[in-house]
Amino acid sequence: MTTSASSTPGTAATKPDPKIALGWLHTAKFLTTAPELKHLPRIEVPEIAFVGRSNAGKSTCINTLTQQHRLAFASKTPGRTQSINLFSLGKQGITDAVLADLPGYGYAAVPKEAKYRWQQVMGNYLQTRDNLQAVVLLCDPRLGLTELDEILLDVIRPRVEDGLKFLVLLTKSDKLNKTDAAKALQIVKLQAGGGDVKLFSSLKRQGVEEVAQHLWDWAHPKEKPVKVPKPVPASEADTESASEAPDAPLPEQP
Ligand SMILES: Nc1nc2c(ncn2[C@@H]2O[C@H](COP(=O)(O)OP(=O)(O)OP(=O)(O)O)[C@@H](O)[C@H]2O)c(=O)[nH]1
Ligand SMILES: [Mg+2]
Repeated sequence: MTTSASSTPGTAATKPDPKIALGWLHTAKFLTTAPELKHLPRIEVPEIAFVGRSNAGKSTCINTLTQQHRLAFASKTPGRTQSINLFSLGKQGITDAVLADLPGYGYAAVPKEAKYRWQQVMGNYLQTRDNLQAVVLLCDPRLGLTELDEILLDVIRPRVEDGLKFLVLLTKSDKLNKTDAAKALQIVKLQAGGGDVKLFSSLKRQGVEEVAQHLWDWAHPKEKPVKVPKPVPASEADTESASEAPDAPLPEQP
């Protein structure tokens, strides 16, 4: 995973400035809500989806990253987000990326049919959404990756192999002490097959700048440098060369 500064002002050698990424995320605006895939508009710009179990903290994470209190609906009642909600990002009114807040899965109180319907919608979304550029899987480190998270990983694996960016966030890290957080990180890294895993806390703002930078980088991929062939010295020119219990709501953020 790169955190290159190539698309931020400055030279490739300068450290990325998280203020640029956070300023960009702060431009987030509600775009649309869709109960099913067919209701989602076709979008050309990169889309970054937030997925995970109910109550994992997806909507709160979006609010924290965008520094807006009520952009996405967060609630201590699991199952709060019931449709795919899109938020557009971009300075000067020019949308250059979209965030997608997806309903959570795994909440026991949801009726069977609703669960099944939602699994279908999400499976379709993850497999067929053309502009999907990255998936952020949020997971409560006290639970680790559950069976449903593993199923999701299997669903997106072929797309990850094809270049889909992927990050696991262990949310609510404020609920663990340092030792337990480090242990959880190690276990989930193994479960995620070496994928990128980070600790995150909306309450303590842990990992916010780093994740913001990832989102920026995914939405503004580095242009591939054009390869200029080396001039061949005249003398060599013709020689051959080789080469589940709900959590309490968070206090309002400042
Ligand atoms: N302590 C703590 N609580 C958090 C954090 N992030 C979210 N929460 C709480 O966890 C609960 C669920 O948060 P949501 O953001 O609504 O979770 P969600 O994943 O969007 O849930 P669904 O929409 O049901 O899928 C809320 O009570 C939040 O205040 C965090 O970093 N630390
Ligand atoms: Mg939600």
